[in-house]
Order: sequence, then structure tokens, then C-alpha cells
Amino acid sequence: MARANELVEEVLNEYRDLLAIVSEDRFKPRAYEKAARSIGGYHADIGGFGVRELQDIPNVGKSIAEKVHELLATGSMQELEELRAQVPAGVRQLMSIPGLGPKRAMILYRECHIAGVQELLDAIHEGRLAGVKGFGKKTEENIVRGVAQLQQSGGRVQVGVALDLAEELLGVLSTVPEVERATYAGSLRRMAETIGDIDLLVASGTPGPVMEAFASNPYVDRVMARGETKSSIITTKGLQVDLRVVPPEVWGAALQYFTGSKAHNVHVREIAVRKGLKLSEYGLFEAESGELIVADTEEEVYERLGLPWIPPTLREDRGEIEAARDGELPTVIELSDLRGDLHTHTDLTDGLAPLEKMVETAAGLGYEYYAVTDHAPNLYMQEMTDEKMLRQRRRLRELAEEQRMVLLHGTELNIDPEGEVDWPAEFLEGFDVTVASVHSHFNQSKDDMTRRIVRAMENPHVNVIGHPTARMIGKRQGIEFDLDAVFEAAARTGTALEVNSFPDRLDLRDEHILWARRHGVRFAVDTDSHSPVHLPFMRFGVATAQRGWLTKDDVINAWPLERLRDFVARKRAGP
Ligand code: DGT
Ligand code: CA
Ligand code: CA
Ligand code: ZN
Repeated sequence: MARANELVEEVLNEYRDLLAIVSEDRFKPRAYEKAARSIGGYHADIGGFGVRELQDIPNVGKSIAEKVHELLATGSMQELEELRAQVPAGVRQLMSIPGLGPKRAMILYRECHIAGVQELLDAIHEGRLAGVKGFGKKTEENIVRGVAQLQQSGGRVQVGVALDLAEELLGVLSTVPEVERATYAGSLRRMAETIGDIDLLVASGTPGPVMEAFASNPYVDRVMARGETKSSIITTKGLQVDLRVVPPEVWGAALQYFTGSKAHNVHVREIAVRKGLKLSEYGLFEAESGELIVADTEEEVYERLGLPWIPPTLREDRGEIEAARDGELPTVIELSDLRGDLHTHTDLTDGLAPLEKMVETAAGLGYEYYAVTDHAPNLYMQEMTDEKMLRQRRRLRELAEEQRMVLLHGTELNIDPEGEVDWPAEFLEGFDVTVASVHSHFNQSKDDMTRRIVRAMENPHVNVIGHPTARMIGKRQGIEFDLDAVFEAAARTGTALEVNSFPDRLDLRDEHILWARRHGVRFAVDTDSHSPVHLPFMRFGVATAQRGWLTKDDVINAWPLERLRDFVARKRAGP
């Protein structure tokens, strides 16, 4: 089962939202938000925790600990139930529209009786918001745009959410004795950034008990369709899951078919047709005679078509089939190629765990080096100072002596509207490596934004541009700049572009990576961890890098330490 932490985080966030809607107190909702985040990022499962232990978690005081304990013990929270009774669910939904806060949501409900996204759109179109305090023309336009953004995500979920659920479901299915093999296919196996539905594939000679277990698993909200070898359910979180059961001897063909993408499959099938063959989920057949040729493994299917096996993350018909045919498929980077993480935080700024805990967890992942990159002073709420940074550096150097892993002292700088960063060269000199990111002024013109980022990359002490487009999947579109100009400058200045592994960022995204790669850009696949539980997010960054066709040679943190240090030193030395 999933950790209690995630459930509690979700419930506290709901409580926070409802509080923000009904109460004038600005600090209380903020306290719940912080507690939710700390609990979500806490390294241990809080399932069996008492009030005392809960209070050991950062940002969790006595009163919140008691509420969480009530939730863990009884499955609900009295005060949350009371708020739910006061505020219809649709009002909270209004808050999720980018640009519409809790106060406006409450005004809409109290004064216009609007309690849902569609009702709000109708009211805008009918001009019913004219004259309502706080809803000018400009606000209305922002709302309409925000709703469009929300609907674009169209019920798709982040890959991380889908992967957790798929693994839980495979756990359930693996307990059925009749199951010989089970895996996920579809967009999840291709590790697309968002997932429409989960496709599970099972090999079994006796589908009956498999279907039974699937239809009655604890995550089912309703069963949409149930057949002998095909079923679909909707889970309690609203996500659809399709299951197909196939005979073990056609596993490879079925896996190939259900992994997709559709475009990739169409192209592969054309190749089959040209060879006088027919490819389906049941195998590769002689077209004339209908005789089965292969079905056992994906490798055999591809081989018989004259192709090497193609990694699922590449199967988007973006040239991978031609490359495979010509023997030019890249050897894409693997998780095991990563030697370190170059973008991580501690509780010195907005991280949730102390330096020691982060380092210990990273060392457990087998890294050769690890950079700590807490926020620099211009992100004011983090209250960073030179002294704090230097004190952290001393502590890090001490810790390094007890480690086999090399510890690098870095920072995440803020790129200001002109492209300058926090500290002068003399101070930046003291860091082993730096990340620089856009954290403010997201609405500059495209030209200004391009100049801003290029200027930051021209700084000899900036090594990695963090989450380059600053998008938040399903929430924020991301900044716009001239891609060619920025990618060209990255290659020219010896600045790596980040592939941020956080599942709600995945930034750069796959298409941008493909594009940047053609300019000869180097990349850093980093987690931007704010807690030890974020460190394993590296798998999402690696998958995104694969989808952008990166090899380990393209990625600076897959390099040996000496080569990485040389990358930093060369830029500092100048042309
Ligand atoms: P999603 O669910 O929107 O994130 O994307 P997919 O790729 O998982 O799409 P889905 O769930 O509709 O289908 C799963 C795979 O099954 C798809 O990638 C390829 C295969 N498939 C489904 N329908 C067709 C079809 O009509 N033709 C072909 N060639 N393949 C199909
Ligand atoms: Ca799917
Ligand atoms: Ca599907
Ligand atoms: Zn960061």
C-alpha cells in the first residue's frame, strides 16, 4: 500500500484550501500547507505514529499533530468534515484555476452562487460578473485562459502518480497464482510526461481468476467493462486502468502492441506489410499462409522485421525506426549511468531534511558525487546569507571526510530580470558547481527572456540552467524564449541545461531536449530534491532524457568526476 504520508498530505492540503476560503487568518492555512509538505516529504512512513512522534516532523506542531493523529486513527478529521459541510467541493475546484485565489472563489460562491468551473465560465460569457468586486475585464480574461490550461491536461495525470498506482496494482496481481508475468505497457512504459490511462498486461493461461482479482482490488471505484480477457476500471482517484490478459506464448507481440505508441506501431506494421508479413497483438504472421512466425519476445518481433529492439521511451515515431534500420539508434542513458545529482536542497533553505540526512540517502543510492545547491539570497523568503552558506560549506567538507561519495558544494542562483545572478565572481569562485534558475518575472517578453537567459549563461560561474522553462505540468505554461538562440548559447558557453526530474516539472521536456541536442548542448539530469524521498525521482529525469535521445556522453553528471570538474574549470578559465 501507498504510504500514509501521501494520504495525510492530500487531506491537509484540502483542509488548508477550505480554511483559506472561509477564514480571514492568513497564517493558519500557510501553517497547514507547510505541515502537508513536510509530511509528504518525510522519510519514514507515519502510518503508526503517535502525537509525540508526529511532532518530530518539521513544521508539525501539537495542534496539527493531534489532527493528523485523529485522521490516522479514525480515517477522518472532525474539523475538516465541518468545513466540507460549509464549502461545496466545486468552490475548492475554482481555486485550482490558475489566477483565482481562495478569496475570489468565496466571493463567487457567496455573491453569485457559483460553485463550479463550468458555472463560472457561463457566468463570464453571460456578463454576470460585471460589477462584482475584484472581477474586472482583465481578471475575466485570465480566468478563461486559466480554465483552458486546466482543461488541456484533460484528466491526464503526471507520470509519477500513474507509476505509483501501476506498481500497487501489479503488486495485487502478482499475488494471483495464475499470473505468469505482469507489467505495465502504453504511455506509462514509454514514460510519457502525462498518462491518459494505465494499460496493464498479464500473461496467463487462465484469465478468470486474474480478472476477478483485478475487478475487486482495493483501488477500484467502479468497473467499466469486464470481459474474459479485457477489463477496465476507474480507480478511486479517477484514473482509468485497462487490463489485457494474453497467453504466455504471445507475450512479446502483445507487449509490443500495447506499448505503442500508435504512431510507432503503424509505422512498424507498414514495414511488416512490405515484407509480406502481418503484425498484431497475437504475433508476427506470414501474410499469405497465416502461419505464425514469432510472438514470444519483443526482441524476436523486431529482429524478424530487420530491426534491433527499440527502447520503449523512443517509440514515438520521431525517427527511431529509420535510425534502428540504419544501425544508428543511440545507446540511450540508463539510470545506472548517473554518477551523481547536481541539484538538491537541504533545510538550510526550503528543503525538508538536514544536510546529513540528504547525504546519507544519496550515498545509499551508490552515487560517486553529490552536490548540495541551496537557494541563494535573492530568493528573499529563503533568508540565505553569506555566513550561512560558508558555514554549510565547512560542515559539508567535514562530512565529506567520512564519505566514499565526493561532496560538492554548490548553490542554486536566481537569474534576475537582466540576467544577473546573486553573488559577485569572488564569492561564486568558492563553489564547486552552480545551478542558475528563473524564479521570478516569468512574464517578460520573449526577446527580453532570451537575452536574460543568454546573459546568465555567459557568466563564467554559471554551470547549469535549472528547470529552463520553469513550467509546472498542468499548472503553469512556462516561460518563452528563442529556443535556438538559447541552445546555441548553451553549447557555445559550456553551460549545461537541466533535465529536472521532478514529475511535475520534467523540464527541459523531451521535444526540447531533442532540439537542444542538435546544437551540441550538454545536459544535467537532476532531481531538485527537497527531501530524501525525492532523490529516486531521478528515474523520471532519465526517462525524459531517453525520450530526448540522450546518451551518457551528453550528460555531465554521468561523467567521471574529473571530467565534470574540467567542464567547470574550462568555463571559468574563459575562451
Ligand atoms: P494514453 O493512455 O493516452 O496516455 O496513451 P497510450 O499510448 O497509453 O494509449 P492507449 O491507452 O489508448 O493505448 C495503449 C496502446 O495500445 C497504444 O500505445 C498502442 C496500442 N493501441 C491501442 N489502440 C490501438 C490502435 O487502434 N491501433 C494500434 N496500432 N495500436 C493501438
Ligand atoms: Ca494508456
Ligand atoms: Ca488504454
Ligand atoms: Zn532547486
